[in-house]
Amino acid sequence: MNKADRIKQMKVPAVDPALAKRLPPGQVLTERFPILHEGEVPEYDMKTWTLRVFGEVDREVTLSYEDILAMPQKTVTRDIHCVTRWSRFDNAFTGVGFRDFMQAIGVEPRGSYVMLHGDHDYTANLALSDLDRDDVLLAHSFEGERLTSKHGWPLRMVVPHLYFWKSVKWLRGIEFITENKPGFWEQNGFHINGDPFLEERFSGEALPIPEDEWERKEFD
Ligand SMILES: Nc1nc2c(c(=O)[nH]1)N[C@H]1C(S)=C(S)[C@@H](COP(=O)(O)O)O[C@H]1N2
Ligand SMILES: [Mo]
Repeated sequence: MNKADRIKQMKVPAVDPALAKRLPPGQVLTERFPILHEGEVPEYDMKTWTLRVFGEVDREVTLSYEDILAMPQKTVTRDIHCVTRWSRFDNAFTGVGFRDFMQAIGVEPRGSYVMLHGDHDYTANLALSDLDRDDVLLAHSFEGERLTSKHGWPLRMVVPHLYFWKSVKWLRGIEFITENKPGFWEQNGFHINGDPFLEERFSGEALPIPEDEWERKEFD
């Protein structure tokens, strides 16, 4: 074998079959936890912090942080996949399961879509069926510690089966809507749905996201 052939061979990564099943197409595995968001990290007075449930519902509710901590708590360990191409395996988030949350508040949604609202003015749209799953959480903790401010404390959504931009940090509102409409990134060239295994990254023409985009980001 000549040198060129050897180098070509070296460039082909040994693919662990377990990893190939878990890693969606076009993703790169990282062990660090990148921090990605638009704008400033919000600061809160937890005495005045609220989470609003509103829109197409039989009854709107406004919850305090204590209300949320009093709901049944659980830990879910899942892989997460960011559209900028990093994936991270086995992330343990703790909080209130979305289904338990809906049961606790007893609100009947009329719409089958949801617009999540996070500070500052961040939104992400989802089908209610994408939230109505056992592994979707309103999370306050990561790996047994409360979330850092940069990762979304006091409360973030965790929707592990969709690209991570849907996992709204600094969650302040859950708005039920009857017709699906694009949130912040969905209005800015990203896919309305965002399934990483279907590689639903972009809405129209491919946006150029270099493979090393996330390596320039901040990490925790
Ligand atoms: N409120 C808010 N939530 C947000 C964002 C944001 O800009 N604002 N960015 C999203 C994007 S694009 C990603 S990839 C994840 C990143 O979460 P992390 O910083 O904890 O890795 O948060 C999502 N949630
Ligand atoms: Mo992202």
